Amino acid sequence: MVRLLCPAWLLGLTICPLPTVAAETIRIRIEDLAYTPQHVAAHVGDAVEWTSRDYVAHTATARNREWDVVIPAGGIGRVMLTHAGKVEYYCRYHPNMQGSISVAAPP
Ligand SMILES: [Cu+2]
Repeated sequence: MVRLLCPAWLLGLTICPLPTVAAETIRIRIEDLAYTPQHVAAHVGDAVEWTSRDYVAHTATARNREWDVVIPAGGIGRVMLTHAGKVEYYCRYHPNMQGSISVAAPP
C-alpha cells in the first residue's frame, strides 16, 4: 500500500503545493532466529514491518532505545521511521539476532 506524505499537511493545508513522496513499507522476514534481509535501507517516513515465521516470540529492539517492538510467534511488528541515521537493532530474547536499518532523509 502506498501512502503519500506532504510537508504542507503538517501546516493544516488540504492540498499539497509541494512534491509528494511515496512512503514505503520495508518488509523484513524473521525465520530460524534471523532477520532477512539483515541490513536494509529506508527513508524517514517509511514503515518497517517484521513478519515472523518462527514458533517463538522475538523483538526488534533499537540499540539507541528509539523503539522496542515485540513480534509474537508467527506475527507481525511494525515501526515508523521518524528520523535519519543508522539504527542497529537486536532481539532481547535472542541477542545473537541482529540487524540494521540505514535511514536517509526523505527523498
Ligand atoms: Cu528472538
